[in-house]
Amino acid sequence: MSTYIRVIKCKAAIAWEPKKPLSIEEVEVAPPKAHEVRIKIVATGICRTDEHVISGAMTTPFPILLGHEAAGVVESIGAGVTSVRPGDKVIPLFAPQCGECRSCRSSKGSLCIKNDLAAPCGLITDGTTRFTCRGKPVHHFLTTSTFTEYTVVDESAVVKIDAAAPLEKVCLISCGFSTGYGAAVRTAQVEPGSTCAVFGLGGVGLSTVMGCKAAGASRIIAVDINKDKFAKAKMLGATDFVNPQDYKKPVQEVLVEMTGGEGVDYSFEVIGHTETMMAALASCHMSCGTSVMVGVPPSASQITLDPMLLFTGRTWKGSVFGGWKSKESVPKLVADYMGNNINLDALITHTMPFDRINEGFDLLNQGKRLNSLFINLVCKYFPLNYPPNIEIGTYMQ
Ligand code: COD
Ligand code: ZN
Repeated sequence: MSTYIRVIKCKAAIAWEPKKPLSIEEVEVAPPKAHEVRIKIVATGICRTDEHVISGAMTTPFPILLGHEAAGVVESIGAGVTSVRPGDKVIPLFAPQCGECRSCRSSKGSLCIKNDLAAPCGLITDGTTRFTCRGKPVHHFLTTSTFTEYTVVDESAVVKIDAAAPLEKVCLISCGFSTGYGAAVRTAQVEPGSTCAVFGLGGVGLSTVMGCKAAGASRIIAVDINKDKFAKAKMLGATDFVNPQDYKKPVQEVLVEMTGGEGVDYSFEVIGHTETMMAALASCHMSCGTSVMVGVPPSASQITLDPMLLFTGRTWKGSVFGGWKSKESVPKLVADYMGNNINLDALITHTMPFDRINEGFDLLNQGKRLNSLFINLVCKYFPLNYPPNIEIGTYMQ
């Protein structure tokens, strides 16, 4: 049985075309169809990937309703939805878990076939959209679209969480935190006593540092060209700090020397550059080292590889959403936060109202520019507080 069906008119930030600020507009959000869920978004973060769409670095159809790192409350459900009910606190999942595809059935893979990451089409499962603005259809983003007061997602792309969870914090579990933390505890499966190196100390890299620490690594080498990032990395568990620009030799040689000529057990590239991906690979032990790629390189970039780097036994892995199976893992990560086992607060640098979302992007870009001048300004997260005017259950049959 579905809940009451009506179109909702609400506020949303629309990207009409690349390289332009988002436009706050009234949108119409259609009711959820069968196996879909309509969510009142309460808090959302701005992730670098949203910015990649605006800058044109990531190709998607336009107009599009961006945002994918959020938390909210179920407003209504379509027929056949069984895992959530109106009033439930939920997290939307940019990496869905349908439970049926080969990735979902495998104990190794995690990138569900229902993802819209690899070649974004911006449509919901039946090939249409639930958003209309100024009479035009607007595309969905990464099966979520959270820069709006209401969104519609497939049931595979949403999960119920603890009713007591503070949504303006746990929204980070929806992308950045889980991506970085899971790269260490799930994709790499860092072991107690091991030595790790984390390249890049943005919000995602700091989450990787937290993951290495939680997994019991005895040494965590933090690598960044911005030395102002080291204080927070230290607070979260990093033990050694390397600014590659302090050395004449390549950073991989520095790390190999620091580890008695052996290389680290686990290295993580959390920047998204091909050169640092190669440096991270070469930094890990030649036969038993594992290197994990967390950052996404610019579209169409290529890597030329000395095959000996892998022939000797190194393992090179990629990690999307930290390798988590999202539906089963996100509620557990929320429980970890509620139990004070993970620190999301350290990742939040700004909180602002939804209407100022373009200022959030300005801060993100300003931080990026300043970072390139080696001045620390921001981590990337800006949870945005929406007006708390939710009318839960009003529309239930
Ligand atoms: N050597 C060392 N450090 C460097 C270098 C370098 N050559 N260049 C930059 N850095 C440092 C910067 O000083 C900065 O501190 C850090 O690297 C990067 O931090 P941010 O804040 O720019 O980045 P994050 O942490 O917000 O995100 C980084 C990612 C690479 C993870 C992100 O951009 C990305 O690619 N995300 C996609 C991953 C994914 O799963 N996407 C799906 C949905 S998001
Ligand atoms: Zn993201």
